[in-house]
Amino acid sequence: MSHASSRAAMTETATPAGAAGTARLGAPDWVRHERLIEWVRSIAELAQPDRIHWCDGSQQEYDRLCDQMVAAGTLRRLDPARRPGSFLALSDPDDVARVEDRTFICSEKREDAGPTNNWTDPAQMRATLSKLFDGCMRGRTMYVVPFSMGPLGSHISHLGIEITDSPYVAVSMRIMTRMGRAVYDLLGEDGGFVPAVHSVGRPLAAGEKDVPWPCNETKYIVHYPETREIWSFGSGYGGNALLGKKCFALRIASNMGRQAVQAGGIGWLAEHMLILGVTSPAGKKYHVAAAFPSACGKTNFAMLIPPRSFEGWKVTTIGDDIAWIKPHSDGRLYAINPEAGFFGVAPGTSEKTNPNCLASLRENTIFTNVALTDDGDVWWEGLSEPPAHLIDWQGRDWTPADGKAGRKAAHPNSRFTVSAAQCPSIDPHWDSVEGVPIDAFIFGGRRSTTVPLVTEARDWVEGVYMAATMGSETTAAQAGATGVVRRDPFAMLPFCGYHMGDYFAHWLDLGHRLQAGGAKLPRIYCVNWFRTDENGKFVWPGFGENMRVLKWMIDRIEGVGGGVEHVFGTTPRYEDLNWNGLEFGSAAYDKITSIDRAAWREEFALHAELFGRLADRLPHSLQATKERFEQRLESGA
Ligand code: TSX
Ligand code: MN
Repeated sequence: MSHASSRAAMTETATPAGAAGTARLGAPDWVRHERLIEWVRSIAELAQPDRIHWCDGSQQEYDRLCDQMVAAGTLRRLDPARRPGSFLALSDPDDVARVEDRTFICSEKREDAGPTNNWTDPAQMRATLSKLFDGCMRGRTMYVVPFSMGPLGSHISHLGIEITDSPYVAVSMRIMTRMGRAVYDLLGEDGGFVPAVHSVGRPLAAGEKDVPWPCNETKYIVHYPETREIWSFGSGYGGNALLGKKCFALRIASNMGRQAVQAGGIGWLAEHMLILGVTSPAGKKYHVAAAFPSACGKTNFAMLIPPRSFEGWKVTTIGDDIAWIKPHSDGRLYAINPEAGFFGVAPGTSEKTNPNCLASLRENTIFTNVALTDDGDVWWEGLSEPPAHLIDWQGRDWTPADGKAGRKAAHPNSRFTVSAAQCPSIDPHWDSVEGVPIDAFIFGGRRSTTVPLVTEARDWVEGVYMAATMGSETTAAQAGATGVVRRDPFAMLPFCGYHMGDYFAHWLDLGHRLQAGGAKLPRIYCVNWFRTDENGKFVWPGFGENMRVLKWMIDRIEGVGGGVEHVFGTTPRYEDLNWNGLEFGSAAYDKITSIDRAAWREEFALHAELFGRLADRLPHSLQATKERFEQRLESGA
């Protein structure tokens, strides 16, 4: 198809970018923001798309883009009876995950990005990206995607515009954010927004046929924290391309929350946390925000179903991945989920591990890199017994014999993209502009030894210490060796947009400021569902049974929960947990709560390694806390 004839196929709102000289670039009249239009023009002049489409976020627009992607071979429509309104996308085999080694924090000063981020001088990076983006959208449509991170109009929310040449990104953003015309109403003529530019980096020559999943082997995921800009090149996948998620809601927003202090405010937090509500049989409601590294079952925890014996207890879901948390005038911290959907890992999700999630995926879901069944449905490892035949995530035939030979039908990082509104456990306040008041923070990791089931921090500083030194063991699904402990402070290592030492200080300072104002801070807990026995078997049943731990936390908050103090906090005794309906003896309980002094000595040596890396900006109080813990360990107190 020539460029001229592809123009003839334009939709009514798509404008030939050759008309970059026109006054408003084809922007609909509901776009009243001149500076925004000029920014879009500057990107169009650089990337030279054939067409510009201003997204309105309507269902018709979504349907039309999906139909176009089906025609192009990017999406496959799943069986309308088995999986209504749902699609399967199979990515390029080299574009299946976030690319951390290609992710950059381009602050003016290298020290401000810290030793845990890749850094390049911003002027140099701008020069590199200018070359890459020059003409990179030729032959394609450029979509202008307006979105709100957080409920529309919430004082905790922030707006963004993503320019992308990927229709897959445009439709995914409609699921994952509040996307559409209403954003322009909030922006008005001069409102602030985070500009985000994305290209798959695969321009089309005149008449060239597109591939189903265009991308480029050269990839850049770039953040400019001072000017709050995001640029992404070369990938169409997940966090590389849906720029509202990790790039904006974590890396840029973590900067915004701290910059708010430098501007004289109290500051706020952008965290890699799920948010859930717990309602007691008496009808009292609590909210917790919890941070876990990948492969710990965050989405499962966010959608937990209490055991039958916990009659009258209810868990509701506010978010499964990111929390924005701001202090309120009542002295409490209020959290929103900046996202509007779940972009979750499919493998391992089943009727047993997460029935609420599975129910969410019944319809209107975009699956990426899972396997296709012969009857037009989806399958992944851990969903059920494998069917006799599948098309795997690379489009090849697959039988259970292939599975036994170690070839997975679904990619281990295959995903679902679905609206949070479809989740049966979604909280009635998940979309409320005020957010929900946080009663407790939970930090967890996957540890086969050393870390006990649950510990309550004695105070804010010790809680921050536990979060800062969090670690998790790698699993077979991840790259590299299995069972190696990786430090992942606050589960934020890949997502903190500035120096990790400054980030710890921000948490400590925020706590001090709130306390100075007379506020009661949320309690901080450290959990580990993953201790194993001498045979390598998980001891704790996990999943819904984690409700027992949640209930103990609430008992503590209410001042009725018992416990004993150990080296770094308070742990429930066997009799302090509710065991109704579960056979779990005190010998098993000892296995998951015992403190091994030798193991903890090694653990503190690993903490020292992390602290050494961050030494130039590590808050003194964390080093002091470490020394206090070590003294307690040696004195046996
Ligand atoms: O998500 C998990 N959670 C949190 C749930 C609310 N997973 C899955 C982790 C991989 C994403 C867990 N796995 C949890 C857990 O609490 N615990 C475990 C370990 C475990 C695995 C299997 C069993 C028990 C524990 N199965 C049986 O005992 C039958
Ligand atoms: Mn995440």
